[in-house]
Amino acid sequence: MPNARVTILVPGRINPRVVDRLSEHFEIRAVPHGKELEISRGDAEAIRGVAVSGALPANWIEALPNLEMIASFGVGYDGVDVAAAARRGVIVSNTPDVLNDEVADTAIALLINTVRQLPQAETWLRQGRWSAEGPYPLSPLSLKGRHVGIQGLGRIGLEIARRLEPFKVRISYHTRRPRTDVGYGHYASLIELAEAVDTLISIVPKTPETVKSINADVLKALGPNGVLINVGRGTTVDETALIAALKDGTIAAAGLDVFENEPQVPQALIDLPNVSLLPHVASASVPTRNAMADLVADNLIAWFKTGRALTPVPETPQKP
Ligand code: A2R
Repeated sequence: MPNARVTILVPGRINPRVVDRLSEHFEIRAVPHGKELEISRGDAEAIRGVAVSGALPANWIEALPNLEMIASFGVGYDGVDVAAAARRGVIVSNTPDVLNDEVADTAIALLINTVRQLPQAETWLRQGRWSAEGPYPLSPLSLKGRHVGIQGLGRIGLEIARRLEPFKVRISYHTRRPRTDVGYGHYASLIELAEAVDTLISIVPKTPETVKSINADVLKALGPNGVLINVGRGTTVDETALIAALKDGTIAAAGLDVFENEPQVPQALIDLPNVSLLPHVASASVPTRNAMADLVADNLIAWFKTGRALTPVPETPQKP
């Protein structure tokens, strides 16, 4: 068995396939996920890798003197203090690409659910209201003829754009740098994009620049026919501004898979009729989560076998 003496720390909950796969190669030390890492100094010295879903703050990284690599579950790794890892020369990996299709599929489903009110229509049927009261009311909105703007045209954003093409909508986007490999219209600022489009899909990472970037001004620019879809990070949207905009008709509707303070969703949002809400399930199918779990395990296996991770994040590059 290779690497038999390498110990991998697993804080809190993670997809069980990660631990199953890692157990074939390493010693596993599972610990509760809290503010502090509560293990002895000697045990901390044995740990050379971490497999984590969610947060890994600086104090955990600093408490592990022989740490070499952190494999984070998910494409977004904002919960891991990558600056602290980089200072220590610790490599961080994430799970890009393997979830692109699932997240893009969910984004399209959420968009259609939001404009056509399909979840509400199904509830109408299930509650016996179709036979008792008649047809579900016509949806005020339609996808037909929309101009969709995408905030973030990276790996997932591009898959969303490609899926939108057969719906015959116009497609534009905002990123900091225009892509040279697409024909969609690029807007240099989010507010300009919001002014141009009537539908905004957000798929950007959580960074100081993106936090609350979809604010009251952007929602006003999106306008009264506007639809906001967020499948990226909840922190990108100023939720208080969004609730106000949905209440007073500043925009028409929103579809959200992510929230500012998960798993807490404001009751004011739940009470609104013009929203479609999902509990952060965009990548949550068994096949896709299995692929993400495999990539977490394969990153650690590759690192301890070859000295190279498969998908390191840009903030902790490997030596060429
Ligand atoms: O800005 P650019 O040219 O680096 O484009 C990236 C864009 N992006 C931004 N766009 C506007 N303002 C910003 N401050 C900003 N920061 C980043 O987001 C790029 O087009 C996109 C990110 O693409 P990827 O790195 O390929 O990420 P991926 O795999 O598409 O996932 C996106 C996010 C994850 O970070 C999770 O938070 C979430 O989706 O699940």
